[in-house]
Amino acid sequence: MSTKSKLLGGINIAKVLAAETPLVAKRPPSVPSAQKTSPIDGSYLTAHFNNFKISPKDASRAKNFFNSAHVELEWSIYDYLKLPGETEKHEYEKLLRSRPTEMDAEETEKLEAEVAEMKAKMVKARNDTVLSEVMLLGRCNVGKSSLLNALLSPSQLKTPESYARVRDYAGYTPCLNFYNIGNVLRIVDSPGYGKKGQAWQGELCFRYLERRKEMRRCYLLMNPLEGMNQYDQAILEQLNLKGITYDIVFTKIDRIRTAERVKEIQELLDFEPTRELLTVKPRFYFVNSETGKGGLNTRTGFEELRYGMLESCGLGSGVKPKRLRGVYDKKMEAQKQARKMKDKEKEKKERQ
Ligand SMILES: Nc1nc2c(ncn2[C@@H]2O[C@H](COP(=O)(O)OP(=O)(O)OP(=O)(O)O)[C@@H](O)[C@H]2O)c(=O)[nH]1
Ligand SMILES: [Mg+2]
Repeated sequence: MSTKSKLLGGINIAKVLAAETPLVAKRPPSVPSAQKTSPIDGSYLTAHFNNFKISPKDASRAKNFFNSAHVELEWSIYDYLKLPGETEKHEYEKLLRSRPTEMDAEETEKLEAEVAEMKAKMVKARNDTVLSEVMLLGRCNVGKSSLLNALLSPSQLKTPESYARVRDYAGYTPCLNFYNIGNVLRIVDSPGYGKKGQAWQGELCFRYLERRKEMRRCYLLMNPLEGMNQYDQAILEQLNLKGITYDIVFTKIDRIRTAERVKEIQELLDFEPTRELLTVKPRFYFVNSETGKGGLNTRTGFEELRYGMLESCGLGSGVKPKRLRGVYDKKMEAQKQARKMKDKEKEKKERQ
């Protein structure tokens, strides 16, 4: 292997590859035994591919935030303007655009009053719901919904909570789903792009990414085993072109069992078209949302991602959720039960 460092966006890939033992990270003795069987450590990869490491204190605070926050599916949106506050904003902007250049004093006064009224309406609608938001974006079936569930599930659980529905087949999440996390931020799960994605879903995602004032960062998910295809490249181009801030999350790293595979991630990042697309220097995260027998304790790379999300939203890792897990209101519980029933019926029909 060449000893010459290959730098990509500040990542010293050669250093990662040159290390003899790097890909099965050395773990501190306190790590639960189940994790010792985990082939690759997401935290290790995140640290090395980014020169980014968080302190144990920050890791534990970020973990506590996500473990204790109450999670609520707030909105499922098929039409961007149905998002609270967006119709009012749209109407306000339309009114401003349609303002004639020449008006007499009476007309000006009337219009200004209308503009002020519309603005007040817009501000009120937005203030009622304003929270920082981050979006999960990625090809169909890459693991967006699974990542959301894993991010929001406490470590002691055997299997993740099922806030977002997950299926083996591609194209399952049809719309934008907004999850309120402890009334402090929102995570948006999106429909996948690629073969099973539909044009209107892509438009909806980009309309959101471009227009939503509260959108702080987009997390673009990739499967390291599948690499990057023309859809991913097109999405990256659009994100760059439109100046949308994004980081990249490699999912399903539990399937990477050999150093060979990690070399492939390096090759992917080193690939000339990728290098050109990634000049904006996103951060790379590595996670496994599916954990098998070891339960959620065998997740890796999550604390870095959780910390990164809080950081993107301008929140310190010491932030506390305003609504705590366990303080469910009856309405939410009923909604959850109704969704479960609906899912079961759907699955029954699918099997028939
Ligand atoms: N091994 C492994 N499987 C995963 C992981 N994350 C997701 N999966 C599996 O990948 C499949 C798709 O997961 P989803 O979370 O539904 O993917 P999605 O990106 O939300 O898919 P769409 O909503 O259809 O776009 C499911 O069978 C998951 O169990 C992971 O980290 N490791
Ligand atoms: Mg999904």
